[in-house]
Amino acid sequence: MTAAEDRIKRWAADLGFDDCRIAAAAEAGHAAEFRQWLADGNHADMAWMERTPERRCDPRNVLDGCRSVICLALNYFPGNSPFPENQGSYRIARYAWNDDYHDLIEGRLDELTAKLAPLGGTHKRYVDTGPVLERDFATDAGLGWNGKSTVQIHRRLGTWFFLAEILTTLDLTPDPPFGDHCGKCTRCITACPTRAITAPHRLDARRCISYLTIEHKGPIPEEFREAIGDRIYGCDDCLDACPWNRFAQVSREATFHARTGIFSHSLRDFLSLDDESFRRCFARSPIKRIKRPRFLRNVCVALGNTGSHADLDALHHAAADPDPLVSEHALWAIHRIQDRQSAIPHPP
Ligand code: B12
Ligand code: SF4
Ligand code: SF4
Repeated sequence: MTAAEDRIKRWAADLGFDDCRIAAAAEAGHAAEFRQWLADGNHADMAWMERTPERRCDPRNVLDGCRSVICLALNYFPGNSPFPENQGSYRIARYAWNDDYHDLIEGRLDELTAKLAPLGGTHKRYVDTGPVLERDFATDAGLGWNGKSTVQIHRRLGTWFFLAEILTTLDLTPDPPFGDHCGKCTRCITACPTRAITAPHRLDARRCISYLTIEHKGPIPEEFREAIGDRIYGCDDCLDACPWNRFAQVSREATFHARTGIFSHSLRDFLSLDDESFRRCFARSPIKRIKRPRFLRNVCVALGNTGSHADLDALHHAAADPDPLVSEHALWAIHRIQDRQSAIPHPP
């Protein structure tokens, strides 16, 4: 490692990143698989994924003269659910238990980019929303490897970390890849409630609960509603199943630990949120991004799967909601609960 790479890695560690490694700017190792994935419609209605594949697959098409990709990892593991034993009634993916990660990481990327100034060059930083196949470059850099679940795994952090990167015209020495360490394991594939991992390293977003409860804007297809169970935002099943998570340590960032109140509601409480109280309840949270109708849609599905007679008043109220996304899912939940109740045998 030369002085420049050494300094960059030290700065990244000082800023709180859990790992930093470097990939050469070249076509992504699995660009062909990505194009096939798009051609097969696996991106569902995330049309933005297919807009500029040539940019997503090659950082040189994003930043003129790009030579290197500085890949960064930040641990967000908040530990286990603080939900009191025997009282669990809904699940939220761990990454959304507190503040949105984009703001925190963008701030740190800006600081790291500023530190690069004495080295010269031009730089562009991204976290999540940029046109970069983040996991492919992290794999090339040896940060970790893409598991069969498609989630990137780090030997120390397991799966619970965010990725970010700085594209730069600096000619840095790349780090060697770490290799694939899934072996014969297939636990994530078996654990997936909707069989969304259709083959190792291949995910069909149309079937994925994370997609259906977060990115998907319309009604949730009926065939997946039951399998969604009590999940109201995202899904962690393929991550929970991964044996590499036995090494996971709770994140040093308090901003990712479960915020007070995230699990203190009952599902039917959420149905009384109007736009204003929804925004207040989820201020600075990633959940705010999906807005009230999509969130209430998810809550209705979970109530349809887990609710009881006691939830029917709140659901009838939601069935009169002016937004058809809410009213249709509330009606579905009412029917599901009524069907369940009528299936309970009456005492003789
Ligand atoms: C679109 C998207 C989604 C979609 C689609 C997910 C998917 N698997 O493609 C949905 C909404 C479903 C989703 C869900 C989640 N996401 Co998301 N998502 C993204 C986003 C914006 C793009 C991903 C992408 O390009 N997908 C296209 C596919 C084809 O690419 P890929 O999955 O990386 O797959 C590559 C490899 O599998 C490889 N490959 C193909 N065949 C083969 C064969 C072999 C042998 C090998 C080795 C490799 C290989 O080729 C593919 C192309 O490079 C990224 C951010 C980014 N800009 O990259 C975040 C990102 C991937 N998501 C992230 C997170 C946290 C999640 C969730 C965990 C959230 C949750 N708990 O609900 C779930 C995990 C679900 C899962 N199993 O992937 C993190 C993942 C961090 C990590 N450690 O991996 C990212 C990197 C955001 C970030 N900056 O931190 N996500
Ligand atoms: S996030 Fe959930 S639904 Fe999506 S692939 Fe993983 S286990 Fe399956
Ligand atoms: S559960 Fe097993 S197969 Fe899936 S990503 Fe983890 S190690 Fe790989």
